[in-house]
Amino acid sequence: MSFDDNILLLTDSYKATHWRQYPPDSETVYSYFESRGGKFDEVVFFGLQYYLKRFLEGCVVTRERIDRAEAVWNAHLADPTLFNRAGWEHILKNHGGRLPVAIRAVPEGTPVPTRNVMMTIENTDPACYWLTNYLETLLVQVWYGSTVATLSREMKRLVRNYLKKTGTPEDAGRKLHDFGFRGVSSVESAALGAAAHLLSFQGTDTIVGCLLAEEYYDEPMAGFSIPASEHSTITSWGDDGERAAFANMLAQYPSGVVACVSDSYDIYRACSEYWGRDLKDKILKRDGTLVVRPDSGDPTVVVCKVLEVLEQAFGAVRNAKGYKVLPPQVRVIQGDGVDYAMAQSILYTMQIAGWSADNVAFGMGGGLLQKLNRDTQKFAFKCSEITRAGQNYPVFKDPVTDPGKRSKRGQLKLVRTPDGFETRSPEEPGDDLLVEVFRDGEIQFETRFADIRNRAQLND
Ligand code: AOY
Repeated sequence: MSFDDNILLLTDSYKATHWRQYPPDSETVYSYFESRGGKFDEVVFFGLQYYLKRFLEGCVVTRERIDRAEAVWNAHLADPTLFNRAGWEHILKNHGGRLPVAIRAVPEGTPVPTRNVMMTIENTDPACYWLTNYLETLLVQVWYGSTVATLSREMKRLVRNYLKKTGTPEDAGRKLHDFGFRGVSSVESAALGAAAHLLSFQGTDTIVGCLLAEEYYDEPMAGFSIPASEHSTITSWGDDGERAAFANMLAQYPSGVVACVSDSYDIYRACSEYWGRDLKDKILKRDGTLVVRPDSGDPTVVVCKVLEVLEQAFGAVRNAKGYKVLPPQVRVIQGDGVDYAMAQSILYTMQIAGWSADNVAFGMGGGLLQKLNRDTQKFAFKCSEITRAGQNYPVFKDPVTDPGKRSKRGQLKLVRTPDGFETRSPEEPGDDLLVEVFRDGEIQFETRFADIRNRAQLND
């Protein structure tokens, strides 16, 4: 038993006290999850199946978990009357410890315009009206996978648009590599974020994302990487040994794609004298691609200057779209300081200078997996209906201090319309796109990574 293996303790402390705060005749609390807007106006839902399997199906209520939670809450809240022991014992006795809630959600990978319902949850046993929002804390964590999936997909749109103008749009899925493992706050976040990125791209150095996709989404190998150097493997040859370190890279990996960080001392000298002169013939004779990696300086300046220095040495040709391309044996990857805005600047600067986006790929670490929060897409979970003594009442908030925080009312469904999506009440026309994924402790609908990828695909 570890701290994260007890569903009774995976909630905000105040939620442990909420069971006494609803109206006394409460029977069903119905809540929903939406993006209220944000950086992008379409969001990709991703990660729920991980949470359902890992925490809802995976940690059923047991006597031991109730005892442990009671001890923790009593010490933490310093009042033995606050913990809802009878409520949890009811679940143990009447439901075999399986959570009496129904969760419906849009199939993972579906891009949905913001301000639409993406998930709903309600209790299925009127005695457990308090359980619905007890689970908010955990369920809302899908904001993270969904926000990374959304950002990564928008990065693909951005790169693909530049490739459409200047190069080969079919290569878009190979243009953004996940460098983010070290920059995220936990291994779990790394795995979820990396898996979310792999919905739109193939490249990752965050291997745990592949493991999560295998374990929770039935994907044998979701992402791929290649041999690449880090500064230690280059600088350990000494400050006069960089050329030898580079030569060793080519000797160790005589074919295929190999990436080499080249800014240890002077990226421009490295490109002109080492890659571009002393090792030039070896590179041009290689069956593969050397990817030169700058890692310092202003990326917009450095990427274009590196391309120019490489052009001096290796030459470049104009493609059918009129943009310059280095020979296929040489490419550049920029992984330092990249976020969405920086990728835009680099691609724009390159285009102005006449360079095809075919010449570059991006690495993204913190910018992909950590430089985002729940407000990036304003994700929120709110109660929209309560059933009291057999009667349904709409529930909503509408603060005068922020109309953007107004919440929806009543039961909700998501329907496809001629021009997109709309959130409606069940009485209104249209088939509901939300699918019941969980009921009374059991997963009802499983989805696979391959299907999620298909749904998340960009269309023209
Ligand atoms: N990886 C593509 C393969 C990966 C990396 C990982 C932090 C790679 C670098 C590269 O080419 O250069 C974590 C920084 C870089």
